[in-house]
Amino acid sequence: GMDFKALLKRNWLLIATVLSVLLGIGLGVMVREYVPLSNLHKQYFGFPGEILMRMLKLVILPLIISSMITGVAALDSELSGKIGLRAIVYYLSTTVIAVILGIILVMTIKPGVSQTANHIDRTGTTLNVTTVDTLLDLVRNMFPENLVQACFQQYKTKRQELEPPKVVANTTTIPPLTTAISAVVENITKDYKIIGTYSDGVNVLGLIVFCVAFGLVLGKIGEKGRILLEFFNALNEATMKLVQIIMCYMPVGILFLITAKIIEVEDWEIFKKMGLYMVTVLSGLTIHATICLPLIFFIIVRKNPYTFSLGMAQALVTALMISSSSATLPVTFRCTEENNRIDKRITRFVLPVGATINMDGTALYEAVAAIFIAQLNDYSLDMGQIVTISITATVASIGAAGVPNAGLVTMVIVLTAVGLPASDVTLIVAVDWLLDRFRTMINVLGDAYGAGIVQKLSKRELERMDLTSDVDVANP
Ligand code: DAS
Repeated sequence: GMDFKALLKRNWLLIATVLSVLLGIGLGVMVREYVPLSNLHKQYFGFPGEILMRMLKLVILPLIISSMITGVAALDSELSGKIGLRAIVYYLSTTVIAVILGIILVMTIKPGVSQTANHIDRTGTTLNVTTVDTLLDLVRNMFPENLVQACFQQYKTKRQELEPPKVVANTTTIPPLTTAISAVVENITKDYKIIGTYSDGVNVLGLIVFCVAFGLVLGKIGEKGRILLEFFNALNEATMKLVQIIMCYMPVGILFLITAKIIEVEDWEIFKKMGLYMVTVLSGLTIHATICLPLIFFIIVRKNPYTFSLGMAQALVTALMISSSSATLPVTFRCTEENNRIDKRITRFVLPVGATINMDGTALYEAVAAIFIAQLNDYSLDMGQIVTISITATVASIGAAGVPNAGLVTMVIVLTAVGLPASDVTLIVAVDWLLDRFRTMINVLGDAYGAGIVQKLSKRELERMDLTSDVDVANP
């Protein structure tokens, strides 16, 4: 019937996306080998992908606002409190599990012990970010002083306003690789603004807090509130329709995204040098995604977690290709609601929050990277410092925005907390574009499992609501 057709259509898109990844890799390798390209031509290759990114980012704002407001308004305030609390408990505990897993792996594999930091070129930055700064900024951002500004303002930390970060090269000799790296560091310093959950100039966290409050009071002003609520419901549905259209373009965009990336990467040798470190991060992410999260899901939900993961496939490939939880959010919504049949009252409420603060992959990566850097420096860590790393890695993952390379920037918090030079993020910059993709994929998977688990935990309350209220705002 209808359902089967829809299912086929969804799988067709997934197959097309996976094929386009493979095609993109093939095309990238071929062009790299046989066609000498000027920078201008490289830009042309990246263009279709750029358009995809722009379209995905474009729908984030209406999507977050409409889904948060209608999501909260569809529940009563007591229930949204409960659901919020359940989500937060899930986010924190899975993030801590990821961190511990990362620490165990990096301490057993010891990827940094055979090499030393002295053999690796580095440049320096002076970034003074502390855990307290990050936490304060996080809370500050929850309360934007201007709602309109929150939608586009560039982010600055309080401290950055007081003392703008400066880039200082502290190496005497500057080999070619270092120049490339210092360019990246300069970029990081510029992107320093993304600490504090700003995504591409949108203060997502601030908007979320506002929309939660707004949705709550909207349910309390009676008939008048209903009109606005209907408006936001329509906005949400229309935006999701747009997402559906954008997804049809996705295979094309992704093909060229990956082609352009392969053409652009300059240094493949670095992967050999950093091999063991990458293996450590990737195996941690794999274990978390295939064992830890599924196990928790199975214990609570009692359903096949791998079927659930499979339902998320389109979102996972998207995350892998664009390294941004925020920009993947539209696809995450579609997969959780359409394939995994999670209640819209849950997804609308917990997915935007999850994309912003729940990052298991990033937390795991930060812990591994910090200890890897300690190993490179021959710097032994005591138990207290390891605990500090777990706490700061958790904070850093919460504080990181859902945009590419955000985790690399918040690394600085972890490093400085245990007395390692912040400038040592440069040691891992070169391979971050690849690791970023995989950790973003795990971040998205964690958000999706979270929605499934919170739905199960709230099942009784949701059912009771269905019985008592005749009008279902989220599913009209
Ligand atoms: N790429 C990020 C994300 O969107 C976070 C990170 O850089 O770790 O999830």
